[in-house]
Amino acid sequence: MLASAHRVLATLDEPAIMGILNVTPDSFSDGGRYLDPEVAVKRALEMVDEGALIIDIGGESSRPGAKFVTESEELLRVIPVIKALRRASDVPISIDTRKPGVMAVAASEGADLINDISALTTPGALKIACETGLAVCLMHMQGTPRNMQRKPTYQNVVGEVRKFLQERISACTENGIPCERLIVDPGFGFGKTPEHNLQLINELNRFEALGVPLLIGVSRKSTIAKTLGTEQLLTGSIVAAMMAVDRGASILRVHDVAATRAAIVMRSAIQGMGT
Ligand code: YH5
Repeated sequence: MLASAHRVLATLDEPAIMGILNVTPDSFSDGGRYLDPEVAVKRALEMVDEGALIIDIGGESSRPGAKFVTESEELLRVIPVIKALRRASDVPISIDTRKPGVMAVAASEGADLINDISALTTPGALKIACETGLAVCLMHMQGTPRNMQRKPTYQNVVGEVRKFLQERISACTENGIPCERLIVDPGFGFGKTPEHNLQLINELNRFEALGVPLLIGVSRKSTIAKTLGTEQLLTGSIVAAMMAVDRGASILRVHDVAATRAAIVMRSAIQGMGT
């Protein structure tokens, strides 16, 4: 395995936290239009201190209905932050992008993992991802960020998501990305109703048969708000994340790193006791 992929995937004996670093202009811009890479790096280092093992940098919002961002705009957002974080720390860096051009530049600036909510289905993405030699997270989404919440429909959500991920694993392995470099993610909140999302967590163990590490991102998402209300997003996010770990998740994509780390430590302390 290449060194960069190895750095991300070698140490998954206990659940790993992927800290979310959004680098859209509304985050980390002291009121102005442009974001300040130094402020973003400060937040990244804070998350590392709190226990994040991977930092996920994203310059395109994929919230339902979010606006399209051009490749040059996305590069202007993420590349200065990747460069500055790489100078400041050797923490594994994940690039949250669907664009082959962004994957290539991020890789050349020291990113370790490609996190693609489109599972390398964008034309050219599979080839570029293969050439970078990086690890890849393949996520399921029904539709696109623009239209995915209009009418999510499944006969059997777990079966259909699993089949899609199996097909994307095959597409990767047939095109030069070995399964040792792959991670899969059922895409909590991406073209799913709250019922679909809750069922995916409850039956997450059915994805273990895919034979690659499982990542899940439930943090502060609307299914949690719809279940508990917006005052209890942190509690709901932590409970959902721990239930996902119990069902086989090995990487948790979260905003609240310190609280998630505490929950993992508490869970491991209990898990290790008794006969
Ligand atoms: C994910 O699950 N999610 S971006 C809406 C929210 C809160 C948060 C309505 N990238 C994932 O975090 N990558 C995103 O409140 C991701 N898995 C992977 N692999 C969406 C997000 C969010 C959306």
